[in-house]
Amino acid sequence: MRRPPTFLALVLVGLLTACGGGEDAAPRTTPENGVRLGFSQVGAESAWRLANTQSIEHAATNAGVRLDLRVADGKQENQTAAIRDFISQKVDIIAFSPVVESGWDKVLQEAKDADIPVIVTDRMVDTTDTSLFTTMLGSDFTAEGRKAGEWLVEHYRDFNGAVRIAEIAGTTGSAPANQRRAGFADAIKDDPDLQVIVSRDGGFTRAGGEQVMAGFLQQHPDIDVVFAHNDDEGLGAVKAIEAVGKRPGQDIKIITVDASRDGLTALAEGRLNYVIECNPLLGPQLMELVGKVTTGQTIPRRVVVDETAFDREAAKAVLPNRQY
Ligand code: GYE
Repeated sequence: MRRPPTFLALVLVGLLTACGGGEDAAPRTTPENGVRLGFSQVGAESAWRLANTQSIEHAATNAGVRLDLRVADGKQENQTAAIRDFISQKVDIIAFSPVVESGWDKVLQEAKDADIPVIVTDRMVDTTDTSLFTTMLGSDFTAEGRKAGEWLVEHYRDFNGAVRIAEIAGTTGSAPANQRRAGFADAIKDDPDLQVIVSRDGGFTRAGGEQVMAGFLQQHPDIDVVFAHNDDEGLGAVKAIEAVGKRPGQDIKIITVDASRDGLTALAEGRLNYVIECNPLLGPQLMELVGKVTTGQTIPRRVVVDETAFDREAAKAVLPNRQY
């Protein structure tokens, strides 16, 4: 099991950042009052996102990084404007979690022209020129989708007949929606009984999940399984299923991604069936990368977060210490 970073670890990251402690290159910048980091966040759509924002804020404080945080309300144009503002303010480094994958080349080129390094966190960008960002820190969403599909294949191994799957997808065009869908589809493709009969965008929110699921149930009262791209959508689906007098987790199986406290609680209660972990606590790793990039050290192009998956018993075991 991954452990949360200790206070000591956070202090060490802070010291490293402050001392610039690298063997390699000369410092790129030598800010007197700490590195200035401009961070553009997606929004506040889910428990995952709130935990992610908090983790970044805490880690910045602990590392002595001066954070300018902008929250984009799920709109790409707000993120583009925030990045332009960071450039005009000449921050030392920019990080952002792109709401959708494509459409970033121009603004990233502007950051590059201004000689401001950019770290992509959480969600990947689809750029034609990979020199436009220094590294990508985040989860492997394809692997998460695959874990969901593999559980389903295993769960219905001895079942004969069609299994009707409804997918409540994440934000259209976002990396987690695209890649979770792809990983899931890949994992179930050799089992013709497992059929995705309907898929719709639930916006990664509870209200979105509830609304989409209510619509699905009207059109397809015979759904067997829901694959929701995050816990919030899955918890919204639970409400919609209960509203038509069915039992979530029993009459309709539900798989979700994130493993937030609310998600794991519903899993422990038997209203969700399987939950894939997606870790939002990226703050300490991000500050470590910020420290390294701003002191000219070499960093890997891709940093993947360690993650697991939970069934009911595993959820009960970790819940008392769950941080998000
Ligand atoms: O799964 C969802 C959030 O990008 C990994 O965005 C993130 C996703 C996460 O809204 O809950």
